[in-house]
Amino acid sequence: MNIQNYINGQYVDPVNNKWLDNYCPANGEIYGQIPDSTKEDVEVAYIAARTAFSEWSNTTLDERNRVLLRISEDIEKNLDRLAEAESKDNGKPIWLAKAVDIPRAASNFRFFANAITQFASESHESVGQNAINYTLRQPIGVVGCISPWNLPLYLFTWKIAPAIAAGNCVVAKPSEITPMTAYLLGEICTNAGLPKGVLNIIHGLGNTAGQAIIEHPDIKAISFTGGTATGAHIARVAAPLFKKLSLELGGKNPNIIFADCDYEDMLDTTVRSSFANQGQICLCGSRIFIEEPIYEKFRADFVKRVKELKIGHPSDPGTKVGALVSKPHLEKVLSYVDIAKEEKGKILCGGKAVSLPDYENGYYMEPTIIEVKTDECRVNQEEIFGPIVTIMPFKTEQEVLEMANKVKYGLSSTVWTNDLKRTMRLTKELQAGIVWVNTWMLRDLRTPFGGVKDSGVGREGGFEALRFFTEPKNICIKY
Ligand code: TXE
Repeated sequence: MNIQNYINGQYVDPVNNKWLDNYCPANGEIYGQIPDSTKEDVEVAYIAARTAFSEWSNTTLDERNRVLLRISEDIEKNLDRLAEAESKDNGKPIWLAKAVDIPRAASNFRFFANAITQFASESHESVGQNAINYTLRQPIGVVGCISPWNLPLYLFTWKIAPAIAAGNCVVAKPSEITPMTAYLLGEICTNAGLPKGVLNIIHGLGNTAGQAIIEHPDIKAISFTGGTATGAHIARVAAPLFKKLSLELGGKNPNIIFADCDYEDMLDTTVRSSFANQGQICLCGSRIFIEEPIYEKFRADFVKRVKELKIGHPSDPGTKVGALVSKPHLEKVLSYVDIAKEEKGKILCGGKAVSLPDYENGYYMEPTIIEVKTDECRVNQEEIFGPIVTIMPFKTEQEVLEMANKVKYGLSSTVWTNDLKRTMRLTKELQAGIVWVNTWMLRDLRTPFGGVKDSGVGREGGFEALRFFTEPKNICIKY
């Protein structure tokens, strides 16, 4: 199946008529083509967005709310079709796409449809100076949204929904590895009555189509989620052009387990936080630290539970671990098993690629647990972004805090304990944008989302996203 760019409310071929292959991770076959777009396509998309801006930025909030709610409803109506497309493109179990990815994409539109009606700005009375200041929060104009392959429609809409709710027009690019649901979103937006040009979707490679978006002089804000190296590159390109940037990058998140935790709840959640979506979530807890008194028990129970996880075709409802997103990514993840062995890590389970009967060319891998002797080894420091976690014991709170913080990333952390004082101490000291206590991946869309250190700059979510996608202007009136 061939997919096309979505520009000015129309599906169109790329200007150069060049195409890229799209692979199905479950069987390794090419099943379609996507535009290999270039600067020319981005320019056409930019002009459509710029043309639509004056009208869209002046639509009433009531009207924007209605349009975004209709998009949300249409995503829900297309749940099965979108979930199938997401699963086929990404390799994730179809039940997961149905339960999480697509419903969340609908929630993103619903949430920001409503959030914009509650968004307010500040005013400051300059007492004794007979003046009043107020802040106008105006849409920026044309903004760029660039998203990755791990949660394709979920993250694509997480950026687009607040951008258009705030009155901007968008040039967006999904990952070239998972373009399908973004393609289908175009039709949904047209049917929901989103005016043409408000959202333009360009498909293609990062270093051509993506690059054209980030270096476009008149696309004044970029919201990006993806790898840390790409984020650093975008920051270098955007800085001299004075663009506003929101970068959501990688993570290497600690999962810290104390002996006083609710053990069964912790165990269930830890299996999920380690291997959900084949471990390809930036929030996965890939470094597991366990307090010494329960280390042996945890190790035995965790290995047993992980060995039971069914690796299978994404469309099989019993599948817990589907296919990894691409062959190069599978190879990268597997290379860390060799690195672990060189570093004298002990592979407690998994570690190998899997050849599924009938799908021998799919990108499957066993969920893998590596016992490490030191937190400083590469498997414990570098983002693997696949079904590999490390485990190691710790003795004291201070020791585990130091290990947790001793990585270049700072996206999320999880702490399992019932000790309130310890919770208060650790949640303050952990270097992360999100700390979960006795849970994981519980999301409230009003909260600020993002990371510290090499995990990014800026926050999205709730009003933070609406602040990002608007430019504040101070008006001072003397009377
Ligand atoms: O991401 P890229 P990749 C991590 C994970 C993974 C690594 C690389 O460790 O192994 O990043 O993954 C677009 N200008 N995460 O290579 O390249 C690209 O087309 C503009 C963590 O797939 O960062 C895609 O749309 N855009 C992460 C998007 O950037 C460019 C999720 C992300 O791709 C560009 C994914 C350029 N020069 C990977 N180059 C998370 N935090 O969730 C690429 N892109």
